[in-house]
Amino acid sequence: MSNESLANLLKEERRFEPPAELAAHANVTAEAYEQARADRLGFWAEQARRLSWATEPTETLDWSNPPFAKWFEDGALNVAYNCVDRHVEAGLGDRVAIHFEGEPGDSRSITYAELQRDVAKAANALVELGVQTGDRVAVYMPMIPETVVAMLACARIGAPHSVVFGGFSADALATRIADADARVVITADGGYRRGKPSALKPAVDEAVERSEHVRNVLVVRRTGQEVAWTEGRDVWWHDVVDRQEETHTPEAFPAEHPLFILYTSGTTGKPKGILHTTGGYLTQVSYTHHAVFDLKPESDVYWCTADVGWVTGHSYIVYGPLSNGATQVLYEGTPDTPHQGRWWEIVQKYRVSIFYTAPTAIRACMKWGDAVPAKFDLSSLRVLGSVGEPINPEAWIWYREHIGGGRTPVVDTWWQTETGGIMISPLPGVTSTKPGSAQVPLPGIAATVVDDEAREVPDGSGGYLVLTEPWPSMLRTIWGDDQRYRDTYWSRFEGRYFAGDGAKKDDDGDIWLLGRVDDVMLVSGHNISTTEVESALVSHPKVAEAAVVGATDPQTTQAIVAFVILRGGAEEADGLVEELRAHVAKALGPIAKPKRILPVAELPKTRSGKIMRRLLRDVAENRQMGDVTTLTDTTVMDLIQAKLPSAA
Ligand code: 6R9
Repeated sequence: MSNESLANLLKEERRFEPPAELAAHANVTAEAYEQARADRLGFWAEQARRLSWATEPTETLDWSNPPFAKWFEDGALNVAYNCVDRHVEAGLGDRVAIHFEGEPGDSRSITYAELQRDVAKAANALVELGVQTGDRVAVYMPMIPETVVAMLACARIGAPHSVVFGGFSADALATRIADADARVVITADGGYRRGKPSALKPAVDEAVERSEHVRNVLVVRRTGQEVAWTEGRDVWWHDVVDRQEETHTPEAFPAEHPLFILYTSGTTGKPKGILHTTGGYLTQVSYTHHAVFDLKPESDVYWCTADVGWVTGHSYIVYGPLSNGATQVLYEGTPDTPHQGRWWEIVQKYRVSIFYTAPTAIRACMKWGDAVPAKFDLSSLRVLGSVGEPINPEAWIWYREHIGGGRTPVVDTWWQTETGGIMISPLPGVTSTKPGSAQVPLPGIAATVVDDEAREVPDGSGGYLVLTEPWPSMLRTIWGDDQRYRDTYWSRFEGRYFAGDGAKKDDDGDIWLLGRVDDVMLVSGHNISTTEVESALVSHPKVAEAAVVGATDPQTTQAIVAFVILRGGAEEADGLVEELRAHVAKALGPIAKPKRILPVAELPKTRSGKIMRRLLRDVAENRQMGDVTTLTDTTVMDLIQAKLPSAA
């Protein structure tokens, strides 16, 4: 992609200074950048001391065999001890670790002392079931406290977990169980979703039937629904876990001991099992959670709305917050059950002060209207975070205004399953924020933007995002496939990690993420990012959401086709499409004006909320649609196709 074309199409001039009060007491100040610049490895060695090590590491990084990194290699620690026991030993046993809110309205609060007992019992149960250090355990669960307990129990005994999102099919689960060669599956009868019980056990039964090595299925009773039972293989959590001893002595594992495998679906081929290890991972998620959210564990109530089935749930529900002794909310269900204000009701109930969610959810809330959050007291909020996709400036501003009361910093955090922890983000007490930009690599992180020839681009230009130095929570490999690890991430640009995202540097050198590189369009010789056209569309008052694709076009190579969801109440009146085209031309220039704009009711999204532009491209190019199995709702595509007068 050429530089000139990705550069600064969208001008965003608004700036927000950190609140003075927050800046004055911030966990991390501007000095951290200087300290890390002066001695990067020394900086990370210092952050590692946030943790409690059974054997203190004397080495920081071994990069003698790139791209295979070893961090803190001669150190040893137990992750569960760091996330639970040490807080109890420090006298914080009565602090609430988890305020659980079930979708049907049931709730319970679990202290660190209770969590310690629960994790010890679950660890003892796994040992009784014959799980040994190094054995893989698959976890296929709803969003309930037992899921967190199960993950910590695995970590405690050194058995890497492989959490599979509860919305995935039996097929997806079977492939992941087979690839990780899991010996035990932890699941539940079901969970509550959109007001009704949604079964999990049948998918496990189907998946396990096809796997040779699964010995036991450990089942939590959540919904009480009927389940099929295989004697000798299936065991109830309440039968096995409840009767265990309440203590368990944690063993220290080497820093590079595998902690978990988490699968990410590549655009092609089989899913990649991303491997994370112990010491470096915990160091970075602990530090970044402390720095980016400015967590004050004694007074803050933190809430991340992600599912634990995604990396965000691993790093910023389980390991980051718990290692920092946070009090957090864990919510089982969807944001609009039983009403569209459910999230804000929960914020009000627990006086949530730090809130972390995804742009797709923010745009859904915008669509439901400003009146919904306005009904609740959101004055406890002081830091808001975003993750998962580029956040359109309009959504950023709406989030700050309508959720943050115009007071709170918004931190747009860029990272990936592969990076393990946050990499690029403003710091709430330091950075003057720009709506829509993740801005700066965190202290100790080295990132830049390069062109096709791997040359760093000047400020004001675009290209590919790369990471130029190893970082503590980096993936160590793709499970069982070192060559694919090299090929996917380390061969596009010699010696640098290729993230697969397009990015630009603005005139101040701040980084703007432009979406996956496959989502860049080529129109009459210009590269135009789908993200920027989408942002321009969403900045129109009548548009709630937009997805943009490049469709093959005989005249212009690709033509811009936009699918838009109109805001509540907006009519698909005559002239609206013309108005929107003109609006984009005004915001970005005539070259970015969509050739076609189609109002639709829904957009196709993956279960983690990312728009599947590939399917929209199929529609726009009048093609047979590709694989739809990772969609949340497959009927969405039928609706979109039915809308088309005549494709392309
Ligand atoms: C944490 C997570 C990773 C991909 C990543 C990028 C996109 C995530 C973003 C963002 C722009 C942000 N992404 N955060 N793009 N701004 N703040 O989402 O991990 O599911 O592996 O996805 O998500 O495209 O490469 P994962």
